[in-house]
Amino acid sequence: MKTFASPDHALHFPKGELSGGELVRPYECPERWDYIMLALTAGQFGAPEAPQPLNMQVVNKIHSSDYLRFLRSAWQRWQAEGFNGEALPTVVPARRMQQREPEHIDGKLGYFAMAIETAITSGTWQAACSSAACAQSAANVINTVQRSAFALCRPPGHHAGIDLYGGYCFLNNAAIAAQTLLDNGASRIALIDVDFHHGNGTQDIFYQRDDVLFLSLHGDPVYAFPHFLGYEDELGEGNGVGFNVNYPMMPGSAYDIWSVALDDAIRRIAHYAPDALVVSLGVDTFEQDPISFFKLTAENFTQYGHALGKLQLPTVFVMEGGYAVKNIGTNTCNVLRGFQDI
Ligand code: 5XA
Ligand code: ZN
Repeated sequence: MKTFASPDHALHFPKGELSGGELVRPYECPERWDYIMLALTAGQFGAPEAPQPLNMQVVNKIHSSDYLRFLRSAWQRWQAEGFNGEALPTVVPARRMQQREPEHIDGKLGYFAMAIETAITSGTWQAACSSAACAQSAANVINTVQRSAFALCRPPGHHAGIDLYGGYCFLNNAAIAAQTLLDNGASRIALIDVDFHHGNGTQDIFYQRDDVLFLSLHGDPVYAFPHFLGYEDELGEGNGVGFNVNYPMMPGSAYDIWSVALDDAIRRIAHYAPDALVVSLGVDTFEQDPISFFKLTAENFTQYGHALGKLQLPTVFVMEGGYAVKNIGTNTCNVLRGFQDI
């Protein structure tokens, strides 16, 4: 399996995240990348390759031009106002308010935010592009010989919608990987999101499309972030009806429950008969994760990697969340090892 990673991830390292009413050190921190790199290189995967430069033509099919213009210039606009801290939104377009992009950066931040914990800093745009480039390079190496690849994406991507950032995400790396596979000749892609949190951004992007079957296993939004999307009755719209499948699960769910959802998702993927599979791989389903409530063990990651491998599909793994930092490398590599061990 080829792997991709970029040191430019470290250009995004906010000092603060709004959590529990406090400004805390972000759970999504640069050391996450270090621990995964260690596990990859210590195991059978070897040192990751650097990605090719990001092809923006693909990104333009996933995110709106207004949103990309905002992301690219947000930090400069923030600084131009003379603000000293990191760029965080303070006001959002709530119910019965205007959905118009304001001119002032304070308004723009709220307009494009789906959550307000995530700061934009001087290197955020460059890091987000390097992360998306890893996902795109992983998709680009898939061919009849190279059947799988892993992108060590940081920052993650699955909360980033057509024109929304938040939940630590800016560019939707998994969606960019799926679009890259389509642009390279695939007709149908299945995208399964096994992160603890619902992939609201990926759902948003593909909700009206039938060329990407999106399936997400996650903490029930009644109890878990992102709270406002991820319910079972969200089935897709227009051409996309039937191509969006959500599996919300209750606090405390362990592998006996989680694997029933996975088996159903795998059955649906096999029935769809896609040309390739993209996996939004978050390992915050781990029992020791500090911000999540599932109870998967290290061994369970190997088990579900194996189950995904049995689909025998060309597969791109795209890194998402996981905050039990010392275990993140082992849990990630367990999925990849389980996948290969078929
Ligand atoms: O998958 N998404 C995450 O892990 C981010 C959750 C952010 C909660 N404030
Ligand atoms: Zn997550």
